[in-house]
Amino acid sequence: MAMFLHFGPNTFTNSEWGTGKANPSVFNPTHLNASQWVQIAKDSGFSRVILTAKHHDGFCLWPSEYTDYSVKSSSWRNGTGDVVAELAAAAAEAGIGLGLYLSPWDRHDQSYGKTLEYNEFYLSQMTELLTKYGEIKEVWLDGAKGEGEKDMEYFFDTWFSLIHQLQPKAVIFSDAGPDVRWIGDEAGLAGSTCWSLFNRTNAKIGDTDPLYSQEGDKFGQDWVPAECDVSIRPGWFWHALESPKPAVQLLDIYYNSVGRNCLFLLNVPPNSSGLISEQDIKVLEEFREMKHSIFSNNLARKAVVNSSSIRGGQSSQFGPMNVLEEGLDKYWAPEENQKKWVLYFEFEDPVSFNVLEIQEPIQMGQRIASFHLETWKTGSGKWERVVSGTTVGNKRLLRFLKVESRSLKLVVDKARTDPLISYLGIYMDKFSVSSRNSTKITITRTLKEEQQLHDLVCSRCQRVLPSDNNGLVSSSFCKFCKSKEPKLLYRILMSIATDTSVKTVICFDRAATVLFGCSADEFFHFTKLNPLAASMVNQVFDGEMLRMTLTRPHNRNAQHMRVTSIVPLRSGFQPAIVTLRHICTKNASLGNCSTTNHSS
Ligand code: FUL
Repeated sequence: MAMFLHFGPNTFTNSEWGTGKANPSVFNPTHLNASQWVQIAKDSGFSRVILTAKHHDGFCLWPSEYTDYSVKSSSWRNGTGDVVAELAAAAAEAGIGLGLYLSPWDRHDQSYGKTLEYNEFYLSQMTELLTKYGEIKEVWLDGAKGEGEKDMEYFFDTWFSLIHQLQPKAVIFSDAGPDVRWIGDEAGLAGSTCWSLFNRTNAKIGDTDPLYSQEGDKFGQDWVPAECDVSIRPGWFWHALESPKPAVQLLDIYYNSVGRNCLFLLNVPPNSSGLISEQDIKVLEEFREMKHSIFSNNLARKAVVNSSSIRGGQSSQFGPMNVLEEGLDKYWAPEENQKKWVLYFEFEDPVSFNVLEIQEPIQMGQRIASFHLETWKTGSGKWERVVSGTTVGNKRLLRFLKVESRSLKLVVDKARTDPLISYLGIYMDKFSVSSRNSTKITITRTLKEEQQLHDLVCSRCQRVLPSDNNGLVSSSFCKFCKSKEPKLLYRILMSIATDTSVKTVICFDRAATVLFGCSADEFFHFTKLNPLAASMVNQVFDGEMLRMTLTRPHNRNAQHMRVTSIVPLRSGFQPAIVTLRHICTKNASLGNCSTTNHSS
């Protein structure tokens, strides 16, 4: 995991894409303390920090020689400060890696739009960043550019050569690598199949196919693992009125990024005083505790492990017990030319668990293409499939409903070549929503749980009560009708994405968790309960995002949630439409609000 730090004039002007015209004097973080950022990153389990040295507004957080639009023209430390230097020193001291983001799109500099001039300017700034601040682990090249902005060509190949020349160990991130690729969404979600293999020729910076980025390419010629970037808050920059996501949502993203062979790059933006906010720290602490409580106890450790075969025979170094030792160096390898690849786990007492972890020794390539887990059911006297997956890579995490057994079997069904497994863990996760005893998430959640995730409406006047981003309403009475004892009804905010070509509708909540999928026809039928909603849905374009509000009807026995509004989401929240489209179970019934199983 790496921590992203979006910081700059936007932090002070309440903006996301600064125009490049903000007066440098707005930048004045009176309590800036880069050691605090680094310490929080370290304590929360992040091994790298990546700072927006220059965002799209062109303002430089270091005193660049090539522009005055930087910290040197600000009032912070009387114009003598250097955020990059302070962060580099703090990171080096804490033993945390440093990465830098230098935005190609620059809305301030006069040379932007003049190809040769700007490329020279950009290379000069890059040289400063890569020669003055010690070892840089990662250079982050953002492909974003506003519509209608000046046209110009970036000399990417020259940039890449310079970066590799000045910092040979740094990885270069962009939409298309060369070393690390963007996952294709800003929700932190990888594809449920995710190869580190990729064809760089199939992707262009600023113009990628999200599905290709999310899945990678089993037949790819280039090794370009993916990074999942997402912000802890709605915006990338800090805004006074925004709050962090709940820890359980970060846990969900962890499963869908780290648990899908990717790096999880979580943005935690410092606030206008120059510190990471208390609210965010609290969430990060909870997130760390949750991870610790789940993953610190590998229940498989108590097992005796056997396998269908061992490369080199029983006494070789590739035995199956290796999978219980943490790390990538030791692994189980089957004999060559086998028809089946199976690991057997036998326990003295039955174990209960709801999470499976598998790791491949990734230094030997990514090989596994599909696998499944079975448990022995004493009652029925047969093996039963618990969960199936496709790719593994550096790490695969799968959640499912709790199972209990004394015998387990991990079967690799398909692999690019002989599969190798370096680690296997089974765990109990008490936090994830999907680990609760039902897959009917929307209907069976209790009001208390909903309060943590969703907005509320007053039962008397039916108006939405202002809540923070966690859906928590601070006052105990309705602000509008002043009802003293508002019986709060919950409502669920969810987004839908339609795709008329495959005729599916995919609904997911704000955590980008898929709630259900159905055919477009079923969905239209459902929305007929609300004519306004139905007419709105009929106007939806292919792949367009809408926000739909469902309200639990007053009649407690009612089977369906009521659609109370549907509004187009033309900007803002744009999770991975294509991935969701892909993983969604097309036939799941919307009427019952049944869900697709998160783990499959
Ligand atoms: C996007 C940018 O436009 C955002 O401001 C942010 O920096 C994000 C990580 O990448 O493309």
